Amino acid sequence: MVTITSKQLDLGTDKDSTYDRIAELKAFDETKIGVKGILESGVTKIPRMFYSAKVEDHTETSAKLSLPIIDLQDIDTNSSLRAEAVDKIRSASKEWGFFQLVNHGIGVEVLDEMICGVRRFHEQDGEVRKEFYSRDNNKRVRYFSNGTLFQDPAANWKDTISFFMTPDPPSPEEIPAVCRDIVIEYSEKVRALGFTIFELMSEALGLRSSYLKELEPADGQFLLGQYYPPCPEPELTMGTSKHTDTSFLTILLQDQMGGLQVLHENQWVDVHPVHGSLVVNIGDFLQLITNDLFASVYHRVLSRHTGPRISVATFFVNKSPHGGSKVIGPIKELLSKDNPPMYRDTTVRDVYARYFEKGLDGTSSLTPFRL
Ligand SMILES: O=C(O)CCC(=O)C(=O)O
Repeated sequence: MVTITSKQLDLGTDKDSTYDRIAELKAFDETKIGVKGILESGVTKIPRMFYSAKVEDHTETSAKLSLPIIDLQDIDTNSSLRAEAVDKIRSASKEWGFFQLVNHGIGVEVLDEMICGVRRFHEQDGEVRKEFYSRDNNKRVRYFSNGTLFQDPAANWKDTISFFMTPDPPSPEEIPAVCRDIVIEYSEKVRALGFTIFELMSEALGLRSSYLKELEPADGQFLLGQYYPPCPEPELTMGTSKHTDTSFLTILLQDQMGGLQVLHENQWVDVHPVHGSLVVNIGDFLQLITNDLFASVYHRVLSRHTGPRISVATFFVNKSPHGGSKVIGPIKELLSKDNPPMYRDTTVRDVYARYFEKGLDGTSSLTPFRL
């Protein structure tokens, strides 16, 4: 790996600098055609707003480790296979916070078409993409680049189309025609899979099967269709900066390009694409309510010379208007003298407020709520 220091890069901390970062961010945002638009303009050097502090991260990458793979084949008809899957989910959720699911019931043709649909959207003419561009978080369907662009220490080399599918779905006409049918089909299937995973996780925690899926704070489903264009200087920036997910649970579909890494035992571990599989990870809210029995771990996406890379992240989050103020804390049934609460009670809204305030700065949204 190329090692460059922040002094060599001048990350904008230099007092003599005349660099106006905010002006650069605004000008970029006003183009409304994202990172893909920058690339299409023929640049061979990336703009400075993308320079990342990754250059200061000397954490090793392990080629030896790989994510646990969990097979859901026949778990509804064979109780010993179900018990085996539950055990594996318990240990993967604790030790890794991540696992890959195979035989999860969503056909590979649906997964492939979802990737193609996201690609079709991002590869339309800039003038068409522009119509969907917005920074309004309340919009159910929108296109943007870097969700917390003005908070993040460095912009990421990627663009996104997002869909809030539940509890208040967009009308079909709100979804771009190039991906409409597959977004509707995929989001229904992945929602059903999410409920199955919540059941298995409830069992893994020793709770009744329906416990997690009945929780109001996890009733929202939010999809991000990410497009990582090829990058002319990948050693200087990130596809997605190091972060944990401020969700309950995330189900990730990735194409075959690779680039996603998970922090495990202080090493970055590549999440090798397995065609037909889905990557599952624990979000901050699940870490909080399980009192650290399940771990929401850091992950990131490297930028590359080759691309595009496409992924679709489905977040199970809270989006109901009243749920935001609902108090959440460690599940009482999981607490004991030996397992005292690690977090104070808070609200979903307060945890999100922390997330939006800090941006992708490499810290967890949970830090202020830890006892
Ligand atoms: O694109 C990916 O593989 C992961 C994206 C991600 O971590 C996120 O959107 O939170």
